[in-house]
Amino acid sequence: RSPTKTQSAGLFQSRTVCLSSSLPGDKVVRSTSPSPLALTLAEVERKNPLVVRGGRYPAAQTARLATRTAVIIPHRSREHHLKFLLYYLHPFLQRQQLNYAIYIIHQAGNYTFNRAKLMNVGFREAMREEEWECLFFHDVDLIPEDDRNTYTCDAHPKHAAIAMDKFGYKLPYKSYFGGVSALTPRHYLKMNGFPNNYWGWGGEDDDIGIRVSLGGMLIARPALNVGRYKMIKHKLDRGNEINPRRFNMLAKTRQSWKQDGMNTVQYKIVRREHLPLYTNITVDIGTET
Ligand code: UDH
Ligand code: NGS
Repeated sequence: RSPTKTQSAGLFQSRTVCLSSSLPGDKVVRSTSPSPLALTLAEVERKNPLVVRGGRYPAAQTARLATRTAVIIPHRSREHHLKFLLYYLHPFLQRQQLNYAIYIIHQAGNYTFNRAKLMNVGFREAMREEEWECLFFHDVDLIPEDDRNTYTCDAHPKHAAIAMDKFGYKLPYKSYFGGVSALTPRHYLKMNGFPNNYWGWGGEDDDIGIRVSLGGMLIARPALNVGRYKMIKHKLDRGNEINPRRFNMLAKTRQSWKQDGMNTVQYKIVRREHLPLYTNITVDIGTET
């Protein structure tokens, strides 16, 4: 067995999975994974008694020595995926002994989805609350499979989701930067954050990858047997139709990145809720201009 696989290995396949901790040599515990239909947020809450309001851990007074990581999740109409991610992510982050908080950045209204702009909102709003050392930008449908995939930052922006099950556990292409990535505030500001103008599906992650190098940085990656994720299967969402302009936009990133990003992001916060398992920030990000 691999001593470091997390319980996500058996997700959606069978109700019985192997749970094992991150420490080699620990005993494997057999347990029951959640039935996809029966899992409730109350159950996730019950299993994570040490998580405090806003989806934070540990409580502030014991937090001095741990790395401070904020997980930023762009979201709309994926409550079912969110429940599963929280079920796996909270214990995963606690096993890594991080001082963390989970932020859900929820796009208000029905206008076309904009993943990268929501990340910019998440960055600014999370940094307003605390001086996070590392920010993980995380799709809601990706479950990390290996505890050695530490949610801390590297010297360069890190692309963490390098081996997804849907791509046969390898990169789909060399410059792929999608799914899950980790940047320090310094990295983020050096590349002027993420683009605000990719409405709909596709290309924004490639733009972010290009910005990393335009900002004078490299892409760090975990080992292929560590950066493993299971994706919860789904179809393209309504309101996130394929963006036909994405290739033209990508051809212009070199000219546009300094004029569009963290220095130009505009939005209105609709609601900020410190819920038991996460901080929910509902935001009006406007429409394409
Ligand atoms: N997201 C939402 N709601 C939406 C759309 C996207 O929450 O309506 C978030 C969510 O965190 C998701 C992320 O944005 O994980 C990325 O969107 P996605 O899951 O649709 O992107 P992905 O590339 O989807 O994983 C692939 C769908 C098939 C696309 C086919 C095009 N060839
Ligand atoms: C590329 C997209 C990326 C996307 C990746 C994986 O083609 O945004 O596929 O897509 N780039 C462009 O369209 C320019 S996936 O297989 O996950 O649907 O992340």
